[in-house]
Parts: sequence; structure tokens; C-alpha cells
Amino acid sequence: MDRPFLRVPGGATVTYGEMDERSALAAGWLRSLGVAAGDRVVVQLPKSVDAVALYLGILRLGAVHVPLNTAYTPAEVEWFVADAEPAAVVHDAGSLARGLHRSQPVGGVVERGPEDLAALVYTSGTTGRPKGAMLTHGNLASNALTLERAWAFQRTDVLLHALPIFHVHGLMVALHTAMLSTCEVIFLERFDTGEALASLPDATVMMGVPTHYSRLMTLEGFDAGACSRVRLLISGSAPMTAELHRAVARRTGCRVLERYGMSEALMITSNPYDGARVAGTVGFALPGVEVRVCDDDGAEVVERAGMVQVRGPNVGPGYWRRPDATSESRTTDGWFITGDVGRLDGDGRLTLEGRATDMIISGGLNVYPVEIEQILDAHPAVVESAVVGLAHPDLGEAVTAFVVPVPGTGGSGGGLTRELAGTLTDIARFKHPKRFVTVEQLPRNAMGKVLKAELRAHYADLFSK
Ligand code: MLC
Repeated sequence: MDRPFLRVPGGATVTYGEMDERSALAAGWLRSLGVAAGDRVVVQLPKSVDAVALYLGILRLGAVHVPLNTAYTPAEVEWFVADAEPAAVVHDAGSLARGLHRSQPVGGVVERGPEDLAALVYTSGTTGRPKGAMLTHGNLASNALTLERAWAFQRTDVLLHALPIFHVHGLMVALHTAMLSTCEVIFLERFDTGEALASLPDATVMMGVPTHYSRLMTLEGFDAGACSRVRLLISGSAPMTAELHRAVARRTGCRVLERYGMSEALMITSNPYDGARVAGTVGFALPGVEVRVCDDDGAEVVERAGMVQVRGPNVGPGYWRRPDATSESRTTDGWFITGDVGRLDGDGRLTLEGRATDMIISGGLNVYPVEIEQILDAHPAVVESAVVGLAHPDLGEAVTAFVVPVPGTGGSGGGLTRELAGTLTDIARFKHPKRFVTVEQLPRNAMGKVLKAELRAHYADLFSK
């Protein structure tokens, strides 16, 4: 197959045939390290052609891919490795390149069934203890086939890819769909706004998080001319405001197609390819996927807000070695409880209205407040803290820490903030609060529960001032 696959700016274009060869080398290298079918392989690598080859090599061997955000600290990685118990950890691009160079290719593919595990994707949780969302080959295959059709991918497409490949969006949504249609991918190492804009005129499809689009909007050149070949702009991983949706349409003539998904269930709903893409909504359940909204008593409701639940071949079997968390996330009749609050209209169009948990989505990355609060609360100058997401023009939501200092410690100004920031070195930088606000006390209800909604409402404009 000499069809172009990954076009790396300033580098060569890797064809599908070359990727096939490289992934066979990656499989050979892993096998020489003792990796066998069913084994986990933890991967923390910068985005590269080799990293894609490694992913495909892992699947080729029947092993399980465990991608980690490159921002995770050694302490975080240590935790994931202890939990996943991998046969190998790949974190050095140089070793990978050398490994590919000297290994014997493994031709063919170790056969796997639809129930077999293909990936573990770690997500944090409301307790601060991350969980590995298990995804099977059946999940990956069904979602990719569905998306290829739903978004009308063709081999003539050129996908602009500036997402990281350690999450389902960049890896499983973008690359799988591209590979199924054997289209070409402009493979940018990271999202640089200027580079993305410069690549756009060659692209027919772009997938991104809302921050990518809001950053493009800051450049005048992001207009109908730059999008002259574009047939589809797709957004996901975080809600796109109706305002941004309309602004992009005015500027480029393209109505962004917003879709909704999560690591545990891949893609769940999508605005239609042909049909109304309504700003502020995430569209309809994808073919083969069922979505329902239930009230607190578990009764299905329409035109009313409730908990979004999903069922279908896209939903993974649960959390790695966490039967407790797995059963908590399932209804007794087997639906996956997303944790998102939404409303279905009579036609089945879903609008998301919030979250049942206080999870924050910053620039398309999930952040769980408890993880940060536990560290801040342990500081001797802190009585207590509350971490919330506040509206942010670039990130959608920005992690913000409200801190009650111990009276008389003098801990109210920049000194305490700097000290607290210094205590967070064991967690990834993207989780660090963008602002610390010292307050005398936290708002509470009669039961003593901190009212985060009140903090969010009161400080709603903190980042727009
Ligand atoms: C980077 N930083 C962030 C951040 N990303 N802070 C908060 N939120 C984020 N998302 C911080 C870094 O810690 C650093 O801080 C500074 O910003 C510069 O780092 P950078 O790496 O140069 O940032 P940048 O390249 O600008 O990255 C921003 C971004 C990136 C929005 C382009 O985060 C991104 O690509 N996000 C997409 C994530 C994604 O793919 N999500 C999909 C999840 S799958 P300091 O302090 O060190 O200077 C999923 C399911 C689904 O959700 O439905 O898709």
C-alpha cells in the first residue's frame, strides 16, 4: 500500500505500507522484550510516527496498549505502572527508535476476539484514585466503523491532526477513522495555532477540542479562504459554547459538528453530517448506540434534565481490576452511567447541562478536584480548600483553588500561593490551579457540604476580567 498515511511537516510522508512494516518491527521488538498477547504495555511518549507504529505493534501482538499523558509526573507514572502491571514500559523515544531499527518484524496479527482487551485508558475519579477504563477490540472496531460512516470519511480526505495520541480522541477517534478510510493525515506534533492554520488549506477535515477552535479564532487568517477545502470541522472532549460555534460559522462558513464521548464509551452521540448541527447540543445517539436520560428514581425522562446513560457495542467492559467502580458505574439493567447531566428532546437530540460530579474539563483534559484538594489540605497553613472549574476564554474551564488559610499564619498573599504551588510537584502541570483565591471560609449548606456551585457563580467572571 503506497497510499500516503502520515504527513509530517518538514519530514517525509509515511505510507500505509511503511506503517505496516514499522508496526511489524515494533511487534518484533516488543516480542524480543518478552511481551505476549494479553500483556499490558505502558507508553508515555511524545507524539511521533514511531509512537503510532508502537501502538499498532502492540495490537498486532494481541497486547494491551496503556497510553499515558506526557505531562504525568514520575510519581503519577509509578502509580499507573503499579496498577497496570505491564510487561513493558516504553518512555524513551530513542530506545524505541533503536528497537525498531534492530528488531525482526513480526508479520501477521495475533488473532483476538471482540471481547479481548485492546487498551486501558486511565481516567481519574471522584475519589482521586485513577481507574483504567478497559476498551476491547469490539469497542474499538464498532466505534471506528460507525464514525467512518457517520462522518462520511473517504480515501480522498486529508485529516488535520494536532491532538495528542495518548487519549481516545486523537488516537481512537481520529486515527482509527482515518485508517479505516485509508485517508491522509497531516500529523502535527502538537497544537500550535499558527502551524494548524498554515496546514488548514490542505485539509478536508479537522478534529479538535474547543480550545483549538478558540485559539484559531484569535488569528485573522482563520476564515473561509483557509477552509476552502474543508468539508468538516469536528469538536469534542469538552463542551463548545454556542457563541464559539456561531463565531466559527460566521468566520469560516463551516458549522462545527459537535460530538460527545468519553474514554469509557468512546463516541456516544454526534450532530448529524447531513442535517442541522445545533450549537450547544451534542446531537443524536450514533447508529447502534442507545442513549437515555433518567431521573433520580431511575425513570426515563424526555425534555427534562437527568443522568445520561448509554448502552451499546462502544461501551467498554468496566474498570481494570475495579469491580466496585465498575458496578457503581452501571445500572442494574446494564446501562453505563456517564456522570453527565443532560436533556433529550422529543427527537432524541441531546443537550448536556452539567455534571453530576465536580470534574473539571480544562482544554479537553479531565481534572478531578479531590486530587488537588487533598494535597492543599495537607499544608499546615491551610484549614481547607475547594477546587472548582471557572469559565475561561482559552481553556473552557480553568482549575481554580479556593483556600482558607489558618488565621495568624500570615498566609493570605502571594507567599502562600507560591508555597502551595510548590506542593503540587507530584501531579501534572495541567492540573495545577491557574489561580489561588484565599477566602475566610467556604460556603456550606446545612449539612456542612461545600457549595461549589456557589463559588462558581460568585467567581464566574474571575478569568474574564
Ligand atoms: C497545557 N497546559 C494546560 C493544558 N494543556 N493547562 C490546563 N489545561 C490544559 N489542557 C499548560 C501546561 O501545563 C503548561 O503550563 C502550559 O499550559 C503550556 O503547555 P503546552 O503543552 O505548551 O500547552 P498547549 O500546547 O498550549 O496545550 C493546550 C492544548 C492541549 C489545549 C492544545 O492541552 C490539548 O491538546 N488538549 C487536548 C486534550 C485532548 O486530546 N483531550 C481528549 C481527551 S479524550 P506551565 O504552567 O507548565 O507553563 C476525551 C473523550 C472525548 O475527552 O470525547 O474526546
